[in-house]
Amino acid sequence: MRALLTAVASLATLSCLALGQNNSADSRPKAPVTTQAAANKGNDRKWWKEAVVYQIYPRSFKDSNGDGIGDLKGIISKLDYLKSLGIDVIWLNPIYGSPNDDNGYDISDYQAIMKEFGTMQDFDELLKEMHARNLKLVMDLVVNHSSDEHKWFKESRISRSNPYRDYYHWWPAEKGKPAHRWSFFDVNADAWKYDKATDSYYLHYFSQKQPDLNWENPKVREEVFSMMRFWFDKGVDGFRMDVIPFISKDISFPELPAEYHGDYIKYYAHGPHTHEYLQAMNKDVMSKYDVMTVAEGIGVSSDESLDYVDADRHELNMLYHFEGVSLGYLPNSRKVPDPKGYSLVEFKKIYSKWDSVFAQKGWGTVYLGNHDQPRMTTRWGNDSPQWRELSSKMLTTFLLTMRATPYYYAGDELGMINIKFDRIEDYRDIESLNWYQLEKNSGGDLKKFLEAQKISARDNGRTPFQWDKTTNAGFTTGTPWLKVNSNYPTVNVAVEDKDPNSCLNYFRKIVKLRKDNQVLVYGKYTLLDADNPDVYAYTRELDGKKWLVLLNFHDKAASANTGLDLSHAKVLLGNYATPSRDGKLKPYEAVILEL
Ligand code: TEU
Ligand code: CA
Repeated sequence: MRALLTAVASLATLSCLALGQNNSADSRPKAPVTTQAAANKGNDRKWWKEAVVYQIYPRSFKDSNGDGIGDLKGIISKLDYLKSLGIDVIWLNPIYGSPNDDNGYDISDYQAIMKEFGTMQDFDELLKEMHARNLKLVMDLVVNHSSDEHKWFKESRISRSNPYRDYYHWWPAEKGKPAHRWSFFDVNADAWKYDKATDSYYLHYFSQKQPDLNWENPKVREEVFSMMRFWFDKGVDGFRMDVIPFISKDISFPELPAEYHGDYIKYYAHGPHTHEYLQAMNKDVMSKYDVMTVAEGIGVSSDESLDYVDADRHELNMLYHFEGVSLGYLPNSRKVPDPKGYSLVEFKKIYSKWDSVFAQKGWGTVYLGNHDQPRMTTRWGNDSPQWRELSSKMLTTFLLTMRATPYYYAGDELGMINIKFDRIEDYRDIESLNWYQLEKNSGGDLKKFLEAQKISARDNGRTPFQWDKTTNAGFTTGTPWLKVNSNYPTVNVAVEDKDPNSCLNYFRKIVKLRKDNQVLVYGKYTLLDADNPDVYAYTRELDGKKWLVLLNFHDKAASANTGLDLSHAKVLLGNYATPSRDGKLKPYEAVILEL
């Protein structure tokens, strides 16, 4: 149990995601780029550095056939909306064949479309229609593990001599129990599962239905690379790589080395051959296309991140870290929020440190929400009716003004907030259900657990997208797979589209500001007034331009002490009708000033 708690706590130290992609609007198989070195030198400008990435959780976006599950046709029907946002790249969570133990992160067929989501024809149409609108498509690459229903695993478990045996990690029972490995989604938190057919244990870092692939087997690597080429040949523009730092393992499976002190996540991210495999992947796959890559940087610390994204190493383009989103949870807990809230001074330190990592080489990412996180407005802002819109716009201002590619999560542009389920029966996520069981088995306080989940559970970020005020927010005509937030009659696209001051239209404005002004992309970032407990203040500077961003993270008026002369400052954007020009900020005020 202690190991589990420690591992959960160490999620905070995880980080990174990498995306890469085409410069060309059109999506046909890309001509080979000259050399990766020429294409990616140092701090060169790149289309994926200038892009705004928008993440769609397909299951929750738009249902086209009334079965309560979002699908590809649903996304196709909303492409004009997506284009209207001004974003450049769409990252789709997994849409491959899957029995959905973990909503598509358990893949049974890497080259097929999940039945619930549609057909390969729908996919081809989606890609074509996206490219026709100059939108790029980044897919999710989930290759640390497959589903136990994948053909490879079904074969692998039949006999010890099956040709697919070494596609996975097996431990023969006659050698005794293997050294303990911790599992994210297992009711015993045990990553080894005994399988009777061959009297052996198999490894699953995630659920029992997500066996880990054996990357030490060259055949596995070749299968993955050829599958990636299949999608790139179709014209896909990049991959977000799920738990990619975990792919390489010490297959002697020793007792956890002392230096990791029970910190499994860190151990998992330090396999012996990770970088060798990523370099091979780059050489055999990515270097042949004009695409982008972004690693989910789980277990990767700021001083290791350049190993993944320094262009000279020919691995990935970007990575997203977990340090920011892990702030404010009690240590050694299952994401229990600290009753004191989080410290803005710490928050600023983390994001400033990550900016400095990429000041000379590589490139950063920034996000506050995704399908594994609660809604950003609830977690980092204030979801009360009084402050929801202002705090949501303030956070959007942060995301769109940092020197890093923003990964913006669908629904955040509406100011969507956590649903805060009261009952475990309303949850669908394997993580919450599993943790509940663990809590129950160990005689934990279930009421307290459910209270914490109202803030931190992943399902809070997965409720259906809110299109309008009709039944189920216009998401489905059937029964939605996960309940719709009851605030949908006022928080939805139809209402916000018509309101010039809505969160939605604020998002459109700030995306345009970033796209029109490279100072927000490449400009030097300088943190000011670092110890101010309420205000996040920073400048961005490029080619003689100097912009100042002021963000009040709290519900009281606060002043920024920037030491700058603001007397000639010009307001470029703010979330109040009368934005502050003098550094005295109203509650949750955000303002961008040109100096
Ligand atoms: O997430 C990695 C992961 O470890 C997550 O469990 C995440 O850290 C956790 O949800 C935070 O509480 C990736 C995917 O993004 C996630 O959706 C999958 O469940 C997981 O991998 C397994 O594929
Ligand atoms: Ca559907």
